[in-house]
Amino acid sequence: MPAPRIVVLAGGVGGAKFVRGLRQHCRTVWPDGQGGTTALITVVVNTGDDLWLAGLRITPDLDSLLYALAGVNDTARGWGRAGESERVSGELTAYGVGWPWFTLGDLDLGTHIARTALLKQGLPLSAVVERLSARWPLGVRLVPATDDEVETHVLVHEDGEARELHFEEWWVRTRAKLAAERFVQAGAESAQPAPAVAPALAAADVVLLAPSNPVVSIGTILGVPGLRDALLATPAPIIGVSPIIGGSAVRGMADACLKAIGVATSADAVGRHYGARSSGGLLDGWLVDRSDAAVVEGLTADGIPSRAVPLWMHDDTASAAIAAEALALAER
Ligand code: FO1
Repeated sequence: MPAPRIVVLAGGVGGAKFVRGLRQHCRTVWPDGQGGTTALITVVVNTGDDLWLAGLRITPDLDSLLYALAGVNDTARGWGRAGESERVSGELTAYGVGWPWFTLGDLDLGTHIARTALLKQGLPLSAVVERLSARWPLGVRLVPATDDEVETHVLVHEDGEARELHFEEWWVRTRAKLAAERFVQAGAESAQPAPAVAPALAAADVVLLAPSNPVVSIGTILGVPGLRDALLATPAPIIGVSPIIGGSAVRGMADACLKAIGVATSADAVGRHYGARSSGGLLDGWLVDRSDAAVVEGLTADGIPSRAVPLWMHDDTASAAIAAEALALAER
């Protein structure tokens, strides 16, 4: 069978692990002789975490994928560069520039300075991502969900007053401790998907929703006007991977976010939140962890063909096995 063209919708840390596994699986099954995996895999990445800080444009989820696929990421922290230092960050803090609690490492700053310089030259974000990606043989194409600035803000109450925080302030400064009352996508009304998104979805053989945060990663990708329609227009099966295992979010943030939209923290609830494509939702299939096997029958009966497989992404091989299961479910 010829190598399938795959589009993945993904956020940062969970998305990066999943895409590394998918890349490994594709390299195994369809060795590079057939145009290589770059032609195979397009990742549509969440840009809702993006922000201007210290005069630089920061794009956290794109950087998580870039660094993880390049093999230069800090695997312990889950974000930023391996072998990082923080000399410049100390200077910024001394000058009171930026956020003292949001560390911009020296190597990481190299990326932000390069990105900002290219943006200032007039390149759209998609072109900037292409330029930064060209430095390493990533084996996949990274595409921002949109080239427009659409930032996720969180409505909270702090010290008795209503406030709208940038997502990164909510997540990093408050550690999501302030109840998120609502998420808004500032700037969405005048945004559109990046140019490569709709063509990639139209040409796809399979579309995968990575096990990323359903609200502030997958949800914010789908919140870009026109993106959900472009997704649902694809002839390809859309298969999702649950970010929730055994009733708890793999990384703390998901349940704080799901609460804000009134969705329970469970593989069943998130699957139903995405919905069955046959009744207007997104999913042609849904992977849940073995510990959630009990929900498979009900979901399948309700139009979401599901399968229980090991979903812990311990390493690339585990992630590759998950990717293989997702592609197999798409086959069905
Ligand atoms: N996460 C933290 O917990 N602390 C930080 O100081 C921090 C700095 C940072 C700088 C650049 C960047 O791209 C990401 C950074 N992150 C930090 C991670 C960030 O919050 C996450 O990558 C996502 O936005 C949420 O998954």
